[in-house]
Amino acid sequence: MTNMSAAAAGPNATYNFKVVLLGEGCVGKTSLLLRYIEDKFNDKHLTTLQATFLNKKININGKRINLAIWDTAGQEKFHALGPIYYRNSNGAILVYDITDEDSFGKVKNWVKELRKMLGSEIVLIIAGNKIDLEHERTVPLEEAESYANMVGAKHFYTSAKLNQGVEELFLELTQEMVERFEQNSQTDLNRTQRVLVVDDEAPVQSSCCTGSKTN
Ligand code: G3D
Ligand code: MG
Repeated sequence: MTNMSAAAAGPNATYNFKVVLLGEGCVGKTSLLLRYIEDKFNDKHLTTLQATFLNKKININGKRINLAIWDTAGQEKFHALGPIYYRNSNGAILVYDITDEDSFGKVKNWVKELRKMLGSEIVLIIAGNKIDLEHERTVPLEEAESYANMVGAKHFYTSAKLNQGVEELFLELTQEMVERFEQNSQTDLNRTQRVLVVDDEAPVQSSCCTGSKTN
């Protein structure tokens, strides 16, 4: 189960989404987050950031969205990231370094684990980071994109260093989470409507319990 919440379904709804950053150590997860939130790269702040989340408030078409974006304190380097980190996530950004094939393998492991534990409700984005090092690429472009396609994830290329693709990635993720939330609400509504038979001709009753009240 994910933890989607919207204060109300309407123009004034506020959506609260949890997003996790996952991927091998040193692929640039923290750098992408700091670029997105503070528009900084290689700041001193980078090494002191602890495993918590940073908040970002955005507005899309009048919808207010609060993103809680979780980053690790480097536990992934010791293979110590468990379900407690990603539970209740609405979205995950799976980051690899385009110059490091092993890091792409790690992304595939994460996709398997997340699909197994959270099903298809979670929105997945795969990010090939460090595209400023294109000349050192070892992960083939077509392979990464067709893999993403196959597992129902969007693929983005990013450079936290040069600020490329970062804003676009977070925007797409957020839009997909909103869509997913609205589809789920619609499904719930359809389910309710299927069992709620409305007869236009019948007089409107003031209480559903009329006739059955005993007190
Ligand atoms: P992590 O949080 O996934 O462990 P970090 O990764 O954000 O700590 O980044 C690891 C290293 O990669 C850092 O270098 C960082 O500057 C570098 N890096 C992050 N994003 C990019 C990018 O887009 N391009 C390039 N060229 N480097 C990037 P150091 O040297 O500080 O370890
Ligand atoms: Mg980090």
